[in-house]
Amino acid sequence: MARRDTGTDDPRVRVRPGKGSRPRTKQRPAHADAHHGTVTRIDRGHYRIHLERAALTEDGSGDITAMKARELGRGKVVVGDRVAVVGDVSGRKDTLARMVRVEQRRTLLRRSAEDGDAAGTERPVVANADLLVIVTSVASPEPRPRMIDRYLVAAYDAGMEPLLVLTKSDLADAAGLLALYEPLGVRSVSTRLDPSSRAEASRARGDGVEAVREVIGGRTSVFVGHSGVGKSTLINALVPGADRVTGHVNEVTGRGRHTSTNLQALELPGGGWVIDTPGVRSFGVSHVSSTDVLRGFPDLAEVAEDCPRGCTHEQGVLDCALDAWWGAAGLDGAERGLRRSRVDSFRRLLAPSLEAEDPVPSTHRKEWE
Ligand SMILES: Nc1nc2c(ncn2[C@@H]2O[C@H](COP(=O)(O)OP(=O)(O)O)[C@@H](O)[C@H]2O)c(=O)[nH]1
Ligand SMILES: [Mg+2]
Ligand SMILES: [Zn+2]
Repeated sequence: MARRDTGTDDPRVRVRPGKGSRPRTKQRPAHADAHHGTVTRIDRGHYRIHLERAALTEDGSGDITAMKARELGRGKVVVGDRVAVVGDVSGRKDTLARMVRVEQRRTLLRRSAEDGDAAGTERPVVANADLLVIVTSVASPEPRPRMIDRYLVAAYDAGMEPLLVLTKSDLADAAGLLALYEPLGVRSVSTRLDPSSRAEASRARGDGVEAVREVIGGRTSVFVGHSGVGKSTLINALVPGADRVTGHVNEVTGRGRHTSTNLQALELPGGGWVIDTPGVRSFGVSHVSSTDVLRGFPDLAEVAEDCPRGCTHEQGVLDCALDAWWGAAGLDGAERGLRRSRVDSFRRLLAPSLEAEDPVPSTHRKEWE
């Protein structure tokens, strides 16, 4: 490294300024006059943005549409990103502002592609969200603990807090699932909404809605879970006028889902945002390192403290404490089964190649790209 201090007072020795302090004449001015907002929806290169100062728009809603300025490069902008925009921010029909900057992300939910050419590629999904609301129905469709585990891993990796919402508790008992996840420190709520009621008010009063509202109020939450578990129904109960399309959808074609096919941030009355997601059948976490995967399994993390140094915890490695744990003498059958399924679930996430159980139909995959 060149030393810039010549150690002399001789005026003939010129100390040139370092690169960092050279005036950046080539760079554009930093758009000091830009306005700030949050991306709420993305539709084929058009970014819907909610401005911090809603009064800037003609109708006072704060909602405008923008395009990415070329200077932003190819980096992906996602829902939840805080951005700076210049140009026409009137929000009038057919006007487009220019997005010139993306602020540093506080949290980032990511998923990785699991099949096809892009397998293993990591994709940003939502930025700056606080909560990952993992929605699982207790019946119809059947709950899948492995899916929950995967979402927990994704939440911790993203820097988000998980909230488990067990829907359709009118159809089956939620106690079993609650007993599985509550000891892990995962906050959970069970809900039952009356899907037959067309009246928004009566759905909004369904059991558990208030409890969910209490947790998500004032924060930004991403609702994830299989198609059909009741995400949109719940969001409609939480956000009056959200008007998310609900009901049976064709798993293969994804038809009949219109507004549900895109990620969209909706403002909560009283503050906060909820982001509905299309019902993906899988949510890859192969981008998460094994240490970070373990954070999604706090019960196992404790056990793994007894592993030999550098243990990968994979199936078949020598002396992994996880094997001793589920194989311990004196366990009754149920307890052993439970421990074994926890270890299996964890190991599946370590070895994504074994995860073919839930391929994402290509029509669904597109919605997330
Ligand atoms: N029995 C019962 N059905 C529900 C409940 N919540 C939602 N549903 C129904 O489940 C189906 C799927 O709901 P939807 O909100 O579209 O699920 P999404 O795909 O996760 O957005 C719809 O027919 C809803 O009416 C509930 O609490 N109990
Ligand atoms: Mg939906
Ligand atoms: Zn181990």
